[in-house]
Amino acid sequence: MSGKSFYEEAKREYERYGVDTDRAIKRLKDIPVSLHCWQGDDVTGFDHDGPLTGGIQTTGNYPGKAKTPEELMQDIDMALSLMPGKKKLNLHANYAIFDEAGFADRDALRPEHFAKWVRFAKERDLGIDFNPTFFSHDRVKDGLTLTSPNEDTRQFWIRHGKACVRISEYFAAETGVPCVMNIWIGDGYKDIPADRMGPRLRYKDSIEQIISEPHDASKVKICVESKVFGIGVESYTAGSAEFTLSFAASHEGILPLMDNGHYHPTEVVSDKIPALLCYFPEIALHITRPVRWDSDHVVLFDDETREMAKEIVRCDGLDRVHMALDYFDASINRISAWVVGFRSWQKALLYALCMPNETLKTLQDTNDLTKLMAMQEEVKMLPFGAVWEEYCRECGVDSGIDWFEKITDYEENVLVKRA
Ligand code: RNT
Ligand code: ZN
Repeated sequence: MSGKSFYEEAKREYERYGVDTDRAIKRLKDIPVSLHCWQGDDVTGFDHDGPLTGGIQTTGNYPGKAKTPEELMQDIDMALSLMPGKKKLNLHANYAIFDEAGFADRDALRPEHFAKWVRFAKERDLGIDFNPTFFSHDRVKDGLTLTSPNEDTRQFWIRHGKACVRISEYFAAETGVPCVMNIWIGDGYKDIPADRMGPRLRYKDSIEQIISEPHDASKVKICVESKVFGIGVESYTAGSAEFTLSFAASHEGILPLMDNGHYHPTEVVSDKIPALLCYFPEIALHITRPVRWDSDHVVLFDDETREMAKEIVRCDGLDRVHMALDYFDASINRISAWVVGFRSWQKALLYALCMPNETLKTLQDTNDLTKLMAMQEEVKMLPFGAVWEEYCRECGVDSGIDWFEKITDYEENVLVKRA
């Protein structure tokens, strides 16, 4: 059995647990998830020839990487066509397009350098999120940007941050959708530093200067992303969890951003989501898959991914949590990497929306922990595949592996023909 009748059967199964799958499907269609442009070209962008720096790493050299804005846009279109659900486009400042407006360094970027992206987004009804790029640039001095003791360097990067606030305002104005602007720096030290507080005080001052750039906080939502360590900066990272969380908590309108690759391996972001939602009206996430470290593997429909989605849904946080994907795998077809990751997160959200959350909560609150365990295990066997299939059908995309044929065709006809 498959198709509509398969779904009708599944729907009745879910009803036995008090779950309305039609409602779950309808709700998910309205929830935006931000798609990171940087999976398409290994975080390279269009404004430099140098290596990827900042303690992050892509590995692999699968053929067909996008090298121009046109190629990247073409690949994003291909990926979008295979993903169900509502999307936003997540851009990094190093994806500025210089042909019409002429080159400008990072500290002098202007909205016109992103006009083509705005056109692209508007034509596809996408909101845009944004990230200043504090890496892969020759003004990163001794691995440092906003924490640099060199005032010239630090001011260059503060100007970059401010330019990005203005560009974020432009995105929000043009698309009519608020822009989430995320600040992440890789600044830190490979070995034991002599001063851990100095860089953090400079970082604090730098972000304060950046956010002093006039903006409407309901349209530009500025986040700070924490990290535990990066490659080459194993001993000390200025933007640690405590630092960024405290910064967000003490500055009106600033959101904390948690990337689930940025914690010690036994820490789970699923447990941190409800903790932060007790205090912050809104938070942001980078959804990735860390394998032993912040390796940024493609997101899968795995236990912790599901658990994160469950927490967002159970906390009634779908409107308070800004969700973005953040990974980069260059060892497989990059478009498939996008599609698998995006579909996995969509599955996790739909799965969470199809849980009998109220019933399970009641069992916990009445201390019926025996039945809670029994039911949590039984609901794992509900026919979720049929609900997913229906969701994909309603969104006009393939539900099964059929989409992969389109990836194969595109690889043969477009990717391998690229210079
Ligand atoms: C790095 C951070 C950061 C980057 C992007 C490209 O560890 O996760 O978010 O991945 O800015
Ligand atoms: Zn991240």
